[in-house]
Amino acid sequence: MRQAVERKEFVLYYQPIIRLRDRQIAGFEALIRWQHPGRGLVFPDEFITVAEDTGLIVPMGEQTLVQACEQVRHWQNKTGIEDLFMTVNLSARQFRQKDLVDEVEKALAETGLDPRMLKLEITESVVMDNAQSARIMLEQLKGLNASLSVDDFGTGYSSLSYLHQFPLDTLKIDRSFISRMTPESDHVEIVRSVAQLAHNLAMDIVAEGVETEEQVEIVTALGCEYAQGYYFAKPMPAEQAWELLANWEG
Ligand code: G
Ligand code: MN
Repeated sequence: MRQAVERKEFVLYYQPIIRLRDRQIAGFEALIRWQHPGRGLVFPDEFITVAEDTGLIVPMGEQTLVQACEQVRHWQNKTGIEDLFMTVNLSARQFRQKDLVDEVEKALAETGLDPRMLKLEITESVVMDNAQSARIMLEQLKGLNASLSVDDFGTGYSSLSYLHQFPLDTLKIDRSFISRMTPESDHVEIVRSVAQLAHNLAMDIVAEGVETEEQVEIVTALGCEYAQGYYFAKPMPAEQAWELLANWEG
């Protein structure tokens, strides 16, 4: 894995996040993949834990952050869409790292990206592991004017009390809720309630994992601002993501 970092086998894929009001591409999520010479494309659930245990997540995270910021700056320049954003996932270990704030600040300075267009995603469990230190970290990141999202909401502790204590901008509703939204199930009501909660706390919402037009219509009717999922596009390499962005008609 160490060699793979040196050989730059870890690459970023990008999945668009769609603004539901006009169905335009509002931003992208950067997702790391291992382009393994023998095994083909390897997904993060197979290597992030090892990367964390070995500490390799630190250089990987640094590279990812700079690359994602550079990429979105480039796309902003090419399209003139100044509020195109990029979301970057932070792993548990990265989030506990004392110099994360410096690293983010450096990536922003190096690339000249408007900090508000960098959205950092953290899962609930990472926040809940140690709420006190998480709060300090989130406030420091917020101090850089970066945006903060809760990823996979609803799959962890779902402790509701922390939501309003932390400076969070966006809540991403986990795809397990979205995929179960059928007329016969209660999941539409669950998503409705979560959406209301988020809005009451002045957060905006991304519905994750939308795969059908029907799901898009439901989450639009529930007032979700954004959606992401295979219905619109899968995560893809930068060149393909650019093609998608340049030719998008909504
Ligand atoms: O934990 P996080 O939400 O960041 O994970 C995103 C992962 O979800 C990516 O690896 C991506 O491939 C996957 N994904 C994105 N959209 C969909 C979708 O519509 N359906 C399913 N099953 N997976 C998706
Ligand atoms: Mn994510």
